[in-house]
Amino acid sequence: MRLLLCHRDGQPAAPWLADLRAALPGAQVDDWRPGLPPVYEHAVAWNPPQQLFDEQPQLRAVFNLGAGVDRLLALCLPPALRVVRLEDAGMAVQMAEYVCHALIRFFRGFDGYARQQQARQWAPRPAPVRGDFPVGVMGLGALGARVAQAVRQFDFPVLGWSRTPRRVEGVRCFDGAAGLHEFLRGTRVLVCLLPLTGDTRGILRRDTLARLRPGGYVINVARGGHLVEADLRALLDEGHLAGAALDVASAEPLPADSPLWRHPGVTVTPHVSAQTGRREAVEEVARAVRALAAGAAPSGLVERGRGY
Ligand code: NDP
Ligand code: OXD
Repeated sequence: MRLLLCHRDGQPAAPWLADLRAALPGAQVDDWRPGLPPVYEHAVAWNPPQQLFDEQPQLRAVFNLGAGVDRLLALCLPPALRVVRLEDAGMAVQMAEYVCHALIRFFRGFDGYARQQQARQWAPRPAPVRGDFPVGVMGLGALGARVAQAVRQFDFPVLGWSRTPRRVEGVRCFDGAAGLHEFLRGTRVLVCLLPLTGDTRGILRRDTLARLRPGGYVINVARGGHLVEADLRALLDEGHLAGAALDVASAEPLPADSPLWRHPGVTVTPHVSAQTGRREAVEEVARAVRALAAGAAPSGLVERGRGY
């Protein structure tokens, strides 16, 4: 079996090649470069260029080294190519950490205490009431379900929203367009963990965010394309929203002149809420490669038509 690695985020390829070769003994694993002969069965890729698929039209599967496949599916892929994504691969626990950190920082007013420390001010404020901060998680997949459960552990009321009906213990679940408004109406802290698809692009916009409870907070850890940034800023400036934690942006890196950098209610991080762990990712890819070789559908197989 021949595999191509095409990892495009500036990381050195050598450790990935070594780990893939160790996990798939007997496979030939090569680093992609333009002009290789079209003899490879599978590609293992993150942000690959169109040229990879133009030159290797015989590929049977591409293993995406991330959970979101929006950029991959935006390319022109061979119709029969199977797309397999990472599920968890160490990312779910990181997402849970990131979201709980952002939520608790907001809920407990820790930014305010940090400012007070700068001013050497010892001034306790009344404890906030957890029940006034229901947390709504959009997307109840591998990451969203884990986040909802982690938030639940802190005794916040938790709501969840998915495309099809889901059950997550301790979470009030809503689904589909019919469930969206009630979900938003019941939510104060909104967490976005949706895949970016034709249905979800721009879903965080004025008419949806305006439905959140007053003093709402937005945590976007999915894709910048979910959020209409100008609408978020307007709702912050109007006081309907109290703040936002944004790990992703419509343009990445976030341009130096973006007003989000300096907005007092906004915290920005550079797309790091959950980073792919090489060891876990290679294990998942190797499992999926073996499943395909055995004629089985691998876990993480993407339904290309629905976009995730
Ligand atoms: P999954 O595919 O496991 O879950 C997606 C969830 O979203 C499912 O519950 C699905 O519903 C729901 N969903 C999809 N479309 C809709 C819709 N139109 N309306 C309502 N719900 C919908 O994805 P993951 O949990 O693995 O990952 C989620 C996203 O997180 C990734 O696509 C990626 O964009 C982002 N991500 C960001 C990272 C970062 O560092 N910032 C790191 C990793 C991922 P159903 O259950 O019915 O299918
Ligand atoms: C992913 C990401 O989708 O890192 O895995 O954004």
